[in-house]
Amino acid sequence: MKKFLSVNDLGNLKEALNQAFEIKKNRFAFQNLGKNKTLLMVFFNSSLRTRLSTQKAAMNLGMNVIVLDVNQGAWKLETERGVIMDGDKSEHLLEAIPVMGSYCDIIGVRSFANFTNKADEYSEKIINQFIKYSGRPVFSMEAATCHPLQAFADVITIEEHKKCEKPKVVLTWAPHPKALPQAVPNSFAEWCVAAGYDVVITHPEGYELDEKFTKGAKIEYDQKKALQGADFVYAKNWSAYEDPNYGKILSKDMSWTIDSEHMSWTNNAYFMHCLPVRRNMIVTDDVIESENSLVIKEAANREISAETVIKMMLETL
Ligand code: AN0
Ligand code: CP
Repeated sequence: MKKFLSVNDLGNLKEALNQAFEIKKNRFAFQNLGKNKTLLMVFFNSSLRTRLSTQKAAMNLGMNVIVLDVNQGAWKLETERGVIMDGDKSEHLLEAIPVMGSYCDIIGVRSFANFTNKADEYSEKIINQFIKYSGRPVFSMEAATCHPLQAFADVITIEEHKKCEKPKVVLTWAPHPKALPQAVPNSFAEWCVAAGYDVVITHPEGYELDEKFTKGAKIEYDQKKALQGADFVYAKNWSAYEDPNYGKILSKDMSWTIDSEHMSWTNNAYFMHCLPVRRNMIVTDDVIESENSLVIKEAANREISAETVIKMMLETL
């Protein structure tokens, strides 16, 4: 595997899930695979889970790991070609990327959307430059439009907890004070459809996601109707995708916050969120602390999804 942004990059999701469960049984079984191989993790944005779980996964595989926080201690990077670089950016991504590639065997990149240019973001301009110019396999640690390591961990978690073959999985928008990317809901929808679940997405009008990711899911604007019979409730905030509101907050309606009344409409559903989560905006204290909350298990499965993906990349070096 030379790149990892989408569920399609895995080849076969069922087989990848089987590999993930094998790894979970013995996460140190492939310690020789990564010997003398180096993972470089490049962060343009903050992270807790991705940073720790991906580093742990690479160490499980016997790899060395280098972490670069681009905004702390590295030169400020220009990303546009053709710019006269007389401002605060000391280096261009077009030199920085092949230089980074020369010190490692695999690269992970975290670079969120910042809503300045929808066309650049939805063409995944930054991570695609890493894929093109680094000479290394590259995986997303959350890119502008996708967070596949998170979605993979979420599907692993659903597989571990589902009580029927085709559970009803509801992705619900919830309010948040700051504009957030569509990456997590995009990937969650894409992966849950690929896993064959009954996927329903609910959000206020204006929050429609890119159909490229939601194809095969049902959109239901009435949150109560959507939640009825749900086996899994996945809450997440995102900002508007559609023009002319790309990246904007259209609603802070607190009636969408997941509380115990919302959960009472479901089929005793499990509660899920990728974290970090703002309590009592997205979900109430009692729901996230309840027995049905899977948030810590999802986060723990990030080690497994990352190890599976890095293993697949090591195997094709
Ligand atoms: C990010 C997001 O919503 O994409 C990262 C989630 C994994 N969340 C925040 O920036 C709070
Ligand atoms: N879920 C997730 O990716 O968390 P971090 O932003 O802390 O890495």
